[in-house]
Parts: sequence; structure tokens; C-alpha cells
Amino acid sequence: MAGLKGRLVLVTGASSGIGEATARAFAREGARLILAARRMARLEMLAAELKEACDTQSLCVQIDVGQHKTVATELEKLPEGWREIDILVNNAGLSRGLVRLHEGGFHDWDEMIDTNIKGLLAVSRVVIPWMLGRNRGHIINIGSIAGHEVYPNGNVYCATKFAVRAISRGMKMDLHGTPIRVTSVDPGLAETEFSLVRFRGNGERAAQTYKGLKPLTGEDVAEAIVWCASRPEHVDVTEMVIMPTAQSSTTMVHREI
Ligand code: NDP
Ligand code: 8X3
Repeated sequence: MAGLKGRLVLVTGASSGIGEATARAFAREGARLILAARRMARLEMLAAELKEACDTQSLCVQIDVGQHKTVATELEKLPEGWREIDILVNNAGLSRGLVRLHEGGFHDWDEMIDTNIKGLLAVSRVVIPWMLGRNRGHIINIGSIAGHEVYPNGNVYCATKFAVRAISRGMKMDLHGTPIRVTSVDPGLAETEFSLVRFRGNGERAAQTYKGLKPLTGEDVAEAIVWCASRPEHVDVTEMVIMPTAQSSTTMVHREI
């Protein structure tokens, strides 16, 4: 695979799941990494692992993307040589609850909107001008099948992912005529900590989500992300939907139970 050696990749939400697997996949290709999330200890463990396995240079940055005002401050503090971001993977995101809209709570809604939409915007607002300054870059937003189809009780989470899809399209247009690429990678069911977070640590409930099917793994999605990033400069994969074979839509999931 050509083109990723020495590239600087910022992965938000690198402490778990898809983001963590994405960091590993880019490290295997020889990229340098900025690992961002709230759980710094996990990022530091990952950085040490990548150093050992791939001799990767990583910088760990504690960022809560939901704290929009501090995102710029934290990113502006990046040391010399670490602002030349070639690839931004806007992955940090979460779901809270799976209930009818009229039973939902403002706290959960705020958390999803602040992280999935406003967090992605806050990071992009800082990094895209840097990319424009260097006339190069690639933004990879992690959307979801939930940004293509709403499912029962998914209401606000789905709305945030519909928003991510709209933002990806808007970014592509706003960067028209520049060499900067925009990609939306939109997975179906992937077994990560996603459902554990959605159900606030209820492991039994989380496990039900993946019962009787072979879901995607973080690694499956990471491979797709790295594939998009490693296309030749004139090729922009604008949208990639990646599903488990056993899933045909948000509501059609074949389970062998
Ligand atoms: P995980 O829960 O395993 O990982 C989520 C990551 O996001 C963690 O690293 C977490 O880090 C980070 N994160 C959450 N909130 C914040 C915040 N406020 N600031 C910074 N980082 C944050 O789930 P996934 O890997 O599955 O999720 C990654 C992305 O993939 C999300 O955008 C999700 O919507 C999307 N997705 C997931 C699918 C699935 O089925 N799993 C399918 C389709 C899309 P920390 O807690 O340390 O801050
Ligand atoms: C995560 C996939 O279908 O659980 O975005 O919403 S789904």
C-alpha cells in the first residue's frame, strides 16, 4: 500500500473500538499518529504498544470534543511538527439510550448532539484551515447506517448521523476546487464499546445487540478507512457503507438463535 508512510493522522476517539483499531491500522502502514480522546491512560497504553510494534511516533492529546470552546485551545497547543495533519479521522461519537422520543432525556440528547455533531464540527473548524494552508489533506468522517435509515427508538442518535452525512457532503462542496478529500465511512453493526456506552454499562443488554450474528469488528472498519486514505490523490471515495453480511438494513438483521 503506497502513500501513508510518514503521514500524520489525527484520530479522535482513539481510546476504544473503531478509533483504536484505526490507529493500529495506520501505524502498520508507517503513519505518525495524534491519538485523541478523554481517557488519557488508554491512549498512552496504545501509544506504547504502537511504538513497540511498529516504531510509531504518537502524540496523545486529552480532548473532550463535546467541550467545544476548549477543542481549539487544545489543538492550538500541538507542538511544532504536529500540526501538519494529513488525515483527520473524525470518529469520536456515542449513543445514549434506545427509547421513544417522548421518553428521552435532554441530557442524553445534549451529549449525542454535542459529541457527534458539534464535536466533529469543532475539530474540523481548526484542522481544515491548517490543511488549506498546506493545500493537502483528507477528512474521514465516521457516519453510520443510522445516517441513512432511521430505526425505532434511534431518533436522536440517527439524527446526529444524518447530520454527519449532511456535513460530509457540505464539506466536500466547500472544499471544491482544492486537493482536500472528504470521505464518509458509514458502518452497520460493529461490536465495540458502543452498545455498552449506549446502555450505560449494562453488558447483558449490550451483548443482545450482537446476539446470533457476526457483527463487524473495529478492525473491519479500520481497514476500510485505511483503504479510502490510501487511494491515489485524484480518487476521493466520498461515501462507503459497510455492513455485516447478516445485516441488510437498520432493522433487517439475520440472527441464528
Ligand atoms: P466506542 O464506544 O468503542 O468508541 C467511542 C470512542 O469515542 C472512544 O474512544 C471515546 O473515547 C470517544 N469519545 C466519546 N465521546 C467523546 C468525547 N466527548 N470526546 C472525545 N472522545 C470521545 O464506539 P465505536 O468505536 O463503535 O464508535 C466510534 C464511532 O463509530 C462513533 O462515531 C459511532 O457513532 C460510530 N459508529 C459505530 C458503530 C457501531 O456499531 N459500533 C456503527 C456505525 C458508526 P473516550 O471515552 O476515552 O473519550
Ligand atoms: C451504530 C450502528 O445501527 O446501532 O451507528 O445505530 S446502529
